[in-house]
Amino acid sequence: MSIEINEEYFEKLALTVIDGEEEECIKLVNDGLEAGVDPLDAVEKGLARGIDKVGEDFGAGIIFLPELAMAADVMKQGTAILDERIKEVGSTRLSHGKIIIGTIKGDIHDIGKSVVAAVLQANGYDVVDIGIDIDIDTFIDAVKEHDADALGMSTLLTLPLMEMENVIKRMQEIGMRDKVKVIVGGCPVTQEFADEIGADAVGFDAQDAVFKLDRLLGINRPRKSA
Ligand code: B1M
Repeated sequence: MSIEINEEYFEKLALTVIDGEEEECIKLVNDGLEAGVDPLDAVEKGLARGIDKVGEDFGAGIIFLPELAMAADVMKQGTAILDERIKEVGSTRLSHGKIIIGTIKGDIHDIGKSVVAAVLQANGYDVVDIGIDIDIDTFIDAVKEHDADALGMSTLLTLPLMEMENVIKRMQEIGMRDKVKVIVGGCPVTQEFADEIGADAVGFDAQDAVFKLDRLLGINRPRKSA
């Protein structure tokens, strides 16, 4: 029997992350896809809501790293399936440009960055995801190797934030900065910070990253009204 995609479905999805129920999460994700759920909705309205609650409890000292890690594993399993489905949408389109994306040195959070990569790909970008804990040279080498139009840097941690500025400084030193757009994102990244370090834009979520990158690269596409 097909399930219904409604508020209750998204709540159940969030609960699988909170309770660390991996099998149930995968089942609900697959059942949802079969019933026609928008995969980005399943991430944002379902799984992300669950991990946000877990993050709050971790921040408040109610739960500890093992519980956080368990919830993150469930979230990762679910998003891996959904990311693949999101990417399929863009696989047959002409490329709007090439972007290198990675999480900066000192930070191993990869779920949000991978969602952003998938949504950019679904929207016609050629995305090279170079992973997590990426140092300056690896970012720079990847831009050169792929002759990229843009570089995307992500972090969820406050401590290594200045690594973003260090990458931009190195791009300036080697004469790369004017040729490559830079977009930054992740929860501690504000517009003010992006301006301060000389980034071209900040993406506040995956759709916003598409919007900002389109603007930077001069891509015009019809937009859904709010
Ligand atoms: Co960590 N963690 N974590 N964690 N973790 C946070 C970020 C934290 C806020 C939790 C808390 O204390 N409340 C806190 C950071 C505090 C701070 O620095 N201000 C924290 C901490 C402290 C840590 C450790 C240091 C804990 C420890 O070891 N004591 C450690 C870090 C180690 C390291 O990196 N060196 C750590 C580890 C982990 C896990 C491994 C257990 C796991 C990550 C698993 C993984 O990624 N494979 C984890 C998780 C899951 C979280 C929370 C709970 C959830 C992150 C997530 O996946 N969100 C997080 C709290 C929170 O954010 N609520 C937390 C879902 C995802 C879809 O959203 O990543 O925000 P998000 O991405 C969004 C936007 O931010 C934006 O679009 C995405 C999609 O909408 N976006 C971009 C992101 N990047 C973008 C780039 C762009 C554009 C938009 O352009 C390029």
